[in-house]
Amino acid sequence: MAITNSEIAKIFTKYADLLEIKGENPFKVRAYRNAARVIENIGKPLEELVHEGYDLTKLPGIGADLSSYIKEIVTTGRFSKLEELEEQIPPTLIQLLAIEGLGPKRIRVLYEKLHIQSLEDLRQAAQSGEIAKLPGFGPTLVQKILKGVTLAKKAGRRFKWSEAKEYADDIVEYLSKLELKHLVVAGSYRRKKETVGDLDILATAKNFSQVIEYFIRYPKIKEIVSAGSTRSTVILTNDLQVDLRSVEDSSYGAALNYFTGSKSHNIELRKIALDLGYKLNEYGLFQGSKVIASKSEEELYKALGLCYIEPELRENRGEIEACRAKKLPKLIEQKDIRGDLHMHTVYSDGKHTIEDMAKAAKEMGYEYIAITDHSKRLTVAKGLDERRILEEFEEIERINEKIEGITILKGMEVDILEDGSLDMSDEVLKQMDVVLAAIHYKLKLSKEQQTKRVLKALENPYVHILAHPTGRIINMREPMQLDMPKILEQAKKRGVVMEINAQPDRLDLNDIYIKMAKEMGVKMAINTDSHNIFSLYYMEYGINQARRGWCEREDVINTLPLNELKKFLQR
Ligand code: DGT
Ligand code: CA
Ligand code: CA
Repeated sequence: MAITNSEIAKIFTKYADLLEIKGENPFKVRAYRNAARVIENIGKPLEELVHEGYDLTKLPGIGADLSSYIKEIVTTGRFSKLEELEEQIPPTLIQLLAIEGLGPKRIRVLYEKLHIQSLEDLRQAAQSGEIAKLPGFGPTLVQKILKGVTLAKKAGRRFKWSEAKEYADDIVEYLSKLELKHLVVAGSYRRKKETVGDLDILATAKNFSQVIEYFIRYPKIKEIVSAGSTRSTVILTNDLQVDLRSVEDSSYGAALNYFTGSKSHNIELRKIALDLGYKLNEYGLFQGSKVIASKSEEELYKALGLCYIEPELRENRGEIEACRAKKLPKLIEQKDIRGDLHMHTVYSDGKHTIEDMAKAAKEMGYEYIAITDHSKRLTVAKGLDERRILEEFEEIERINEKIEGITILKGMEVDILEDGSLDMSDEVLKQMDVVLAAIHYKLKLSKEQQTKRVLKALENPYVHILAHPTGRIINMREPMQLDMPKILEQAKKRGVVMEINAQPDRLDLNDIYIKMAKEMGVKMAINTDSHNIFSLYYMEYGINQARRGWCEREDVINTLPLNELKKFLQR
């Protein structure tokens, strides 16, 4: 894959931008900007020059350092210094560069003076008038920034499922004041996809134009895009689009199926209908003008000669074949979960005590939890050293003595160091009931290095679970580059469990890898990674993701009763 001169120039420009945001020496910043300009104007691809062995320092503004960086970029496609810098600056701050009117200099001022580091911070500060007070930021510029924020938020933005849920629940509550026969949020939302492009609400009612009239008075609407007699589209104040549609009650099942999607699942269904001599659309399954099925999804799937397929599986990833082979999974449910194996307390960066967490988990009906505070390498999270973790374990023992109805397991989320070794001595690891290993720094190693690092960590005989295996943060941070099939193979071999981290912006593993793990016979654990008692309910998001990955109860270790779990965790 050839890299063009303008791509190389862009890399240096970005590097200069980040240096400037960081407040580095202006001469250094200028050197990279100059280099970018020079590179854009060289008539010949740098790639060719490098391959010909041309001495790049002969180019104006290119010294020995830049020359070696260009070679790195041309040969590896990457610029490691940029990657290091990106790790030091919050990704949300880097996003601000996309806003018209904001360059690195201004971003730096906003960050230093007002601690602005995200689009949302920026919007609030602009609206409150704080930005206009800064030297060099007049009211015109503030207007421009506000407009830029709206655009940036809208551009290709997909909403985390958890965020979509807040709005879906609120709109459903609003609409349920009406006499609707059916009301359901379909689309990717119903399929529990980790991110949702827009909400697709389906309703049936006698007088639908009244429903639309009421719908468009929903208080959180920013813009009414359309409002017809059977359908309407609006944009909410947070830029989420909502489509509302109605059909006759007699078509409800067919419409629900159609608007739930996915599109590619629907296409498969339509092919099956055609093969049977039928026609399928959002109004029903027809033979000529005769209705074969339309009222319910169950009826529809049956008429197509299929089993009922859960919405989470409707992605055309083998669900129809699985149905025909009678191999559809019986998907895991919240009630199958007996404990949560990843959470933090005030010992590291959590907000509640061990006892608080245990009591809250007991209230959720759990049999057990594992307390898994951070290890010392993670200084920002007040990670624990050998001495402190042993103190924590003593406290866990004391609490276990006095608390009833729940068992607290002694665990830790141990950092995987850059060389794949663990941030804790084996002597201490072996005293733990549950060891989670996780990467929190150097996320941008090459695929080869990163994979090697993880494989090495999984060789440690004390590791039980690989926590948030890819490190991605939805809409914010790309996953680490990893050879996942290789890692799953190793996990299988070493008996290591893959985490399905239920934090709504992690959901890591993703659905594809969960399915891959399941097929390879690798066990998983759905954990909330809670830092306070309130986020224990994130389990729901983890369950959603697990279901999208075809997980059954047997695939997930925290469905085991405590004694069986303990047996499983024995080394
Ligand atoms: P999203 O909103 O991007 O997260 O994904 P969806 O799946 O919610 O897609 P959306 O909102 O465009 O459409 C909702 C459902 O409507 C989709 O899942 C299937 C159905 N649908 C939309 N367009 C088509 C189409 O062209 N053909 C078929 N067969 N179904 C469609
Ligand atoms: Ca949608
Ligand atoms: Ca839609």
